Amino acid sequence: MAQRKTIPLDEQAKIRDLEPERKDSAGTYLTTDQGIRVDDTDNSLKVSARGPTLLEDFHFREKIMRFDHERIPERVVHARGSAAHGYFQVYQSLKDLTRARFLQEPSVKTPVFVRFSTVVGSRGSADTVRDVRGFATKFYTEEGNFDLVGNNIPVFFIQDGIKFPDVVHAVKPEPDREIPQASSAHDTFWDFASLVPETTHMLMWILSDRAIPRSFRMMEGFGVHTFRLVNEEGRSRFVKFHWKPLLGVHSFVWDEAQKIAGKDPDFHRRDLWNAIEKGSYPEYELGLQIIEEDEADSFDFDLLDPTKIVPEELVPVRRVGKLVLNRNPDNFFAETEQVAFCVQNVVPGIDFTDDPLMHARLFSYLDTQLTRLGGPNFAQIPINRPLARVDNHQEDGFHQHRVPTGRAHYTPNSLGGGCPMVAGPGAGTFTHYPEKLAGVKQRARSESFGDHFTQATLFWNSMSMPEKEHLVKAAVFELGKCQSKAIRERMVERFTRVDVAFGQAVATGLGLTAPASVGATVKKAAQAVAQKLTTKRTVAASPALSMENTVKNSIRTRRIAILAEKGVSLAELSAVRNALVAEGAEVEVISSRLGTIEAAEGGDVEVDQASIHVGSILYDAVFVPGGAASVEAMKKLGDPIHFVNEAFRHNKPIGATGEGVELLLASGIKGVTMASVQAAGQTFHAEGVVTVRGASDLTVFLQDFVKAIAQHRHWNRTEQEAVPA
Ligand code: HDE
Repeated sequence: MAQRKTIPLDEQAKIRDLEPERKDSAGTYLTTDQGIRVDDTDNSLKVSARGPTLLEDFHFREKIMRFDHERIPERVVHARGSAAHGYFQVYQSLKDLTRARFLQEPSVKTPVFVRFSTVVGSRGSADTVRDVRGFATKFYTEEGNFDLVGNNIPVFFIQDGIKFPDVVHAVKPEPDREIPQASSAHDTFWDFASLVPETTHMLMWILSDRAIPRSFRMMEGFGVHTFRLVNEEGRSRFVKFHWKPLLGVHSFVWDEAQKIAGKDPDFHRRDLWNAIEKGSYPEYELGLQIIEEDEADSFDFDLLDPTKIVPEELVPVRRVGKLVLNRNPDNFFAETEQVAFCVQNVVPGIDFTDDPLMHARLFSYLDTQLTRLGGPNFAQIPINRPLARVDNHQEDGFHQHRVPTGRAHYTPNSLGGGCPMVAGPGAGTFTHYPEKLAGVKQRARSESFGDHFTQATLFWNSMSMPEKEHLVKAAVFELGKCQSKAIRERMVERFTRVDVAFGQAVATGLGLTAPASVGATVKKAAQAVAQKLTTKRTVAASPALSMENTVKNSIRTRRIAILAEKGVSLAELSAVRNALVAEGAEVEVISSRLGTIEAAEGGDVEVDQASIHVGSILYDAVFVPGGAASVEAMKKLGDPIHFVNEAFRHNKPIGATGEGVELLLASGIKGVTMASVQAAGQTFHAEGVVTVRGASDLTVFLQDFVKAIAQHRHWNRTEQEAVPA
């Protein structure tokens, strides 16, 4: 049987494929959908200038009809999203692990389209809500499309897909009042969660800072389920897929995330778009955790249970290739909205397992797209169509774009020369992994799925102190929004089972009394599970789960605000701005008005943003240059003082030089023993506040300030809560 012909794949292959579909209206004249040139599109056809409109006006009717039908149903989950084109390249051939060709040829750049999303909110909801983020990748490989439809959290709320409608109904706005939008902080979600113990591990993640990522570019991705890799010899191994962002994993603080939702609800979408436009291409490495078949039973959890991770300390993540996002879509609807990811889209060499969550997904995606995209031909939509050749007798239906020729539209046929023929084994076909199965048909949950607490506790134990504090605060916030005291109490009991200190801290925050320790029945159940698993591999803590241990070596693409008014020190402003830009940061000068401001030394400084449009929440760090008049003016204004206070409260790096230090002294950030900043000529650096007064050489200041920004946030600030912001 003939091998599959290789198609010339490169980074641009999908972009070229879309080229005939791109429509540029430059130099054209307005026509109807039938190509008739239009003489007037501003006035409908009437009987006299003030008379009734005529039905005969086909341009008017067509224009309105097309407008009336512009919307398609939004995704039932993951409705709000943003996407980008790019490519994936494997570092070394993974031939030993998989037959998938795109994982075997390091010289090939496989085109990809990636869509990031929130889960709960509708299409117009804010980006920065507390939620899981979707991370879906379509690889247009030479063997057909592979869709890795993942999330930024490695586990899920439920173990069996049959409960998916329940968890989604519970978290979506409540059905009678349609409140709240894009939030899990309400009774129905926590009612469900409190009645379903298998949610516990995922609840820990959703309450953690992972659920409020700073950027799509700074979050991890996970395939969640255990998949299989199958090599040419037919040998299968289990695999967990990971995406590791090269910029590290960083988050907002909750107060900031909520405020951004008002000030710039498109924050993540804008961040992704701007980074790509500026050439700061988001990059992620594909990581694999490979588990040999005979190792599958060696863990203290079931590999098929999607509420469990495989700790990286037990099975290291091997980084095998890189994903680069380097082009924004041309059209949001045509690409980002119409893209259809399907868990069932796999290529030879990648296969499924018996994870019962995965099996529901294998049905759901294809099914939902049938109505969302208006019929069975959605794979022909340009963004969805594979680069690999498609030949079959699946035909007709709404929106068929192909024009099949010939009479033989069935298999077998002789009239069409037997084509398209079924290729035999070894000819690039997908052959399902011949897994041996036997059993009694039943509605049941495996006993090996029974431990809902060990990994929730592992997650808690792996967090740094600030991360634990954020988790407690998030739990208090979410449950505090529930009207039902019974729900709060049930959740406090649950959290106490995860960790007594955690449960008690949440109880204190809610004004409840926590059970002193876990009840006898609970202990017994945990012991029973533990006994079964005595010989199993496990860890007490997983440092890889803490964002404290992420990459903190760069300030690339961090947004830094410079506060200035008339009379600013141009020398200080320019020196710092140039140094930060040279490190890859984005720097904006903020002043009370747009236009230019006159510097102390003469000359004008261009203002990038007026304070009315922005706020500290839209930046990662703030710098206040000297210049007596500038600082005196700012001390009298509410906005710069608030800017500094709020940045401090949100743990952001703050820098000041010369008289700029006076603004910090005038602000509310007294917690950083401000007396020490007054020593002339010395750089002072504490808890991410970096200052220098009266130094002509800013070298040390700049080194310290850059280091402070690379840290992202400074969690150990004292008296932070006392700052008015
Ligand atoms: Fe999804 N999910 N999901 N999901 N999911 C959808 O498909 C579903 C799950 C994920 O950017 C829907 O086309 C079921 C886990 C992403 O277009 C729908 C179950 C993970 C996206 C659907 C899950 C995901 C979706 C809605 C439980 C991480 C957005 C619209 C069995 C591994 C893709 C659509 C995009 C979208 C079903 C659970 C990721 C309804 C039944 C676990 C990233 O088919």
